[in-house]
Amino acid sequence: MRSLFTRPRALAVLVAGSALAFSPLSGQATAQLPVDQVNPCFAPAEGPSARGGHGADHRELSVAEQKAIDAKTAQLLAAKKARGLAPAPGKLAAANVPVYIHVMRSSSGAGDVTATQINQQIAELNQNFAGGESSSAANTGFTFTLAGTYRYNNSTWHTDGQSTTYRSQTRKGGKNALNIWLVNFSYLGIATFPWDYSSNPKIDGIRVQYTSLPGGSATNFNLGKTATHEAGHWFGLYHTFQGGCTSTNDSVSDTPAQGSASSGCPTGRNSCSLPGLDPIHNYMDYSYDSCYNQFTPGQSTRISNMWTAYRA
Ligand SMILES: [Ca+2]
Ligand SMILES: [Ca+2]
Ligand SMILES: [Zn+2]
Repeated sequence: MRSLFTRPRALAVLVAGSALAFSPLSGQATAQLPVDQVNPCFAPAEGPSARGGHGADHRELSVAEQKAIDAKTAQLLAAKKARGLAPAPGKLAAANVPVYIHVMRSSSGAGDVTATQINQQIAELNQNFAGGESSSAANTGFTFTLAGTYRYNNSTWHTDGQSTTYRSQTRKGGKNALNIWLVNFSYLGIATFPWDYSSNPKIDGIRVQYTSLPGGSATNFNLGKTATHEAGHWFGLYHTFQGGCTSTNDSVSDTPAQGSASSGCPTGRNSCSLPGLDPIHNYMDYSYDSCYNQFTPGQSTRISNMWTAYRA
């Protein structure tokens, strides 16, 4: 999830304090953010530390939880492989993802986007997941096709109110379908993870600030990369700063460990003494849209595994 303003930290704390939900695979209910608030993507107000140095602004997955998810995923992958449902050795999953866009306008029509913007957003997703922005970017093999655009006039839904209700009532397609709800809230975006689909299929998808679409008014975040970032979570990627300066960090080996989120485009940033500069150009950091240019091969492999395990 990415967020526009500094307010979300308080919101996250509030939600964390009131929610009793989901403990991945451990079977234990603990006070955590609800499943659809997992891994919120904050993009605080502009400034040198705008998206960095705010450690507790979203629910942190513990190392144990990460390990449990990775173990569960490996188990599912092995089962699919045994049934001949996994990619051949050395191959990665690939698919064309149907995309359903839900434009949640206010009762007076605020928050609309044009068909051109939607087409540009789909094109941006296609370019980004094809590795089209950098020679070091991975081509994930995933493509996106607009399957439908739906427009609503509901001021509560427009501001992301009753989100479980509106998502349940409007979601289209199966586990392979990417639903994007365009709303006006204090985040840039919020995503659900693939391992939560089976228990919460009706809210699966991403919520995206409507002004972040190409040509929108979200300064520094209006090239359509928020949808790319949120889709990354939807495919099972963590932030590149997940886990901080640890060798496991984001469960991807070719994204250098990162101590905290980046802000802007801080060339040469090196927040961990572990090898490599911070992956500030990675779609799963918090950099400006103009700074983003890649998913890595390791992230592509993780996307493939997650797809095979949970969405294929
Ligand atoms: Ca990493
Ligand atoms: Ca480093
Ligand atoms: Zn995020």
